[in-house]
Amino acid sequence: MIEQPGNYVNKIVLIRIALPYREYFETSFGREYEKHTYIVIVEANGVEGYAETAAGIYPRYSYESVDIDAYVIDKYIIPSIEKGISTNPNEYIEKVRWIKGYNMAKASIEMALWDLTSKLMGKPLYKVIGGKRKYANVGVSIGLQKDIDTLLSKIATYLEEGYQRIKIKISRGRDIELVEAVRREYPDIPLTVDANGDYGYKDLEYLKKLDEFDLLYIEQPFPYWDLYLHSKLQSIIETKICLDESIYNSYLAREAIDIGAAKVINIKPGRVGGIKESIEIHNISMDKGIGTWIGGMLETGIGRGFNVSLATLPNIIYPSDISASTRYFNRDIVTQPWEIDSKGRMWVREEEGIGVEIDWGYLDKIVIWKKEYRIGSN
Ligand code: OSB
Ligand code: MG
Repeated sequence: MIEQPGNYVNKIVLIRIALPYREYFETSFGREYEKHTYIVIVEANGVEGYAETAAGIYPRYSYESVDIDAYVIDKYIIPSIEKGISTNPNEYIEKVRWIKGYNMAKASIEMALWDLTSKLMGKPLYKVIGGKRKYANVGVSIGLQKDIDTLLSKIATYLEEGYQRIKIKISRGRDIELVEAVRREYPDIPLTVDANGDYGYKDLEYLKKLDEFDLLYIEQPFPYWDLYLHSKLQSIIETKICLDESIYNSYLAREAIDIGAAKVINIKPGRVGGIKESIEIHNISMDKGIGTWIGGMLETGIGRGFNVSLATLPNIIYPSDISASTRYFNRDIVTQPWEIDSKGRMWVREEEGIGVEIDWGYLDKIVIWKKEYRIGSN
């Protein structure tokens, strides 16, 4: 699937940026006002592949953050590959496998290698990975709002724009009343909730109330390290449980499905270590009859290119958390912002790789720092 012998990486560049969100995004773990990430550029034969880290400014979603990831790359990843690597992402994965954890740091380079490899093959990424559609079906993830009226008016706008599914963030103390209000106004829309792990053992009975609202699924009610509690809840409620944070590799996907802790899986390439592991989780889920979708980390237009490509895989049967560039930013860092059509579809690009060009003029304005590594003896 990915062979182009003779291509070796010459250079890896990290460009740390902060990009203001149009409005803050609030989850059970806090509020964020700016997208913090670093862009990765890998270069071979004069061709560049791009990606970004999914980690946020603080280690709230997981133990990774942008600065921790940059440190892991500098101290452990670069020394593992600096003698030389080919552009094959699978070879890279083997070289950094000894490093425990830090999937987002590892994934940021793996993904840039997939963009680069696809470009060297002269194909769009979605074709290289076996995508079956030319578009992603998309839904929108709405953060916690200051009040219910604001939430309802946001939902109205997003439905008008065509989003196929609404996901609302919930947290302990801000849950049933939100879902009730949304269902009163919109009895039939595809609706989900995401708790980002805010609940615990004592909430098991309480969460059964969510069965009244005909949700597509409930996303990550309990902390990421607790598969058992998810299986326990799944055994007492009708609504499907979808796991996000808990599934950070394909082994956990298999186990969560086998013990009945998940009936849906949210796949985020950063969280699981990259494109290869995302495809593995997708395939395992498909074999076991479990539906999947692609999650989002409020990515820039670069990260979105990977999410849209992955969302074309055959077992992505739920709408993915992929929104138009304008939903996140006043100005994206790519020359062609991502858009959705009136049916809530985001079309892949037919250009090579993820099909994204960086808007260098704008990127230069939001750079915090930049670091360049020479790879191999070139
Ligand atoms: O849990 O899915 C999540 C954003 C940051 C961290 C965690 C999550 C999210 C989202 C946003 O829900 C989805 C998007 O990128 O639109
Ligand atoms: Mg989630």
